[in-house]
Amino acid sequence: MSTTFDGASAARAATGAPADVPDLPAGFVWGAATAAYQIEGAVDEDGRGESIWDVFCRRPGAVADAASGAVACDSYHRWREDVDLLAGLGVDAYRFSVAWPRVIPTGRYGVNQAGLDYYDRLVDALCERGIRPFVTLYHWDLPQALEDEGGWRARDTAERFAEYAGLVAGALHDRVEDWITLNEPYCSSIVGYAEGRHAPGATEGHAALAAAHHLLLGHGRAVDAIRAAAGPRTRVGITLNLSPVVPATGTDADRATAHRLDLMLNRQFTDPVLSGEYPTGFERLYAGVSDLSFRRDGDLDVISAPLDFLGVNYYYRLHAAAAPHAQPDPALRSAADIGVRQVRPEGVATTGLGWPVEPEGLFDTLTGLAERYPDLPAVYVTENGCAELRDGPEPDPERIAFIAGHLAAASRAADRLELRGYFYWSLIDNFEWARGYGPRFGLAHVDYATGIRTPKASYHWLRDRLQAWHARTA
Ligand code: IFM
Repeated sequence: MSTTFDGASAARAATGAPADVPDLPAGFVWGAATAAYQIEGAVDEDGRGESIWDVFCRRPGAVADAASGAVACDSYHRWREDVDLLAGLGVDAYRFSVAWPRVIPTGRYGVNQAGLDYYDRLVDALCERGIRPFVTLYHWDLPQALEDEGGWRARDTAERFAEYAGLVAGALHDRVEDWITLNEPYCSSIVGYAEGRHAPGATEGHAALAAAHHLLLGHGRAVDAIRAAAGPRTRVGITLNLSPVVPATGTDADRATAHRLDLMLNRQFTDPVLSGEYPTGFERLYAGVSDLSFRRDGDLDVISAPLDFLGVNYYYRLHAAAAPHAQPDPALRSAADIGVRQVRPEGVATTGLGWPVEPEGLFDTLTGLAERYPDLPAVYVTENGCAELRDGPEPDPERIAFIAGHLAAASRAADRLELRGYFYWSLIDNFEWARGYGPRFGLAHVDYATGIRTPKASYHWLRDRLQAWHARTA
């Protein structure tokens, strides 16, 4: 039986963490994160092209309450307020994403200068306030015109992505030094092309695996393009969503199941990027789904281009039990197709989305990376956050406890790797993809009817900790 997350005591009980300034390396970067489609709105303005999310949101039943990012937090117009919030919070950095269809409306050829200017102004404003921009180039909003040509199923999309990445880097590199190619390619491939829960809403197993490979190829090509356009001061990384997978019991069957889920969710991405190979057992895992014929000689050399940092998004651990399966459904619609049944851990508190609160999983993720990959670059936690379902800027003790617990776990892990920073997801409440506007992750509440932002208690709590941190480390 799981329990509802009830505030500070929960994280302390789980981690023993005092809700205070954690012990983290000097120079640690504190930040908050958002993504273009989740906050900007203004989908028809100033020449922006259509994205796969615009189209997916129109599909009946695809998104809760038939919501979309058409208005979202209206950050396209209210970005100055977001910058004020960041400055008031006292963060060192802001991670935001550039919308590809705002900059290159059809995904190929033709720059939309008005779209690029929006990011130019935002970057200027951040730099004026001493806030370091961390720019994500792809947070799921593929130009629909490219999807019409196959989307990430098509190898060509990787080349188009690299062109776009080089273009944005060329335009902003005088002020932006930190670039993230992709956010969570697992979601853009498996969730979007196999499970169909995200845009483009396909249920095609082979295509999803091709998409995963082409996303990674696009990442590798973009690393080169960014470095070529932006020069030596540039730092480039990729952000992966990683979840340690725990076997539900000690049986051999559950252990083997946990291993399969780990291959699919984590190592399908970490091994090619960090070791230049697909994990052992990968072909067997997907036998019956795909012959993996989209892979070409030399791809892994591109995909494993040395990185300046790895971004890790951590939300929860997964608990896996064996589920009988004769053969995977070639559509790969869910983890059941690789014989996995996810189970809820007993007695573990959950967030408003029912996600188990297990800060220990962040420790395991970070230390596990350090153990597995000898050449692991520096790591940032580029997302970690807690959703609540209630509306209103009232006290949010569960979020405070969540952050405190995860910072304590990060701090313990920091002895074992070069941990450079932590970005809370998210600065403001926003469009939570297929779940619409119900779940709220923000440090600041957004009234979607008026656009008004109101800092929550967690915002004030974090601001006080950051003030103390900066005073201590100045
Ligand atoms: O809102 C998302 C974000 O876009 C990607 N990482 C997970 C967040 C919470 O679901």
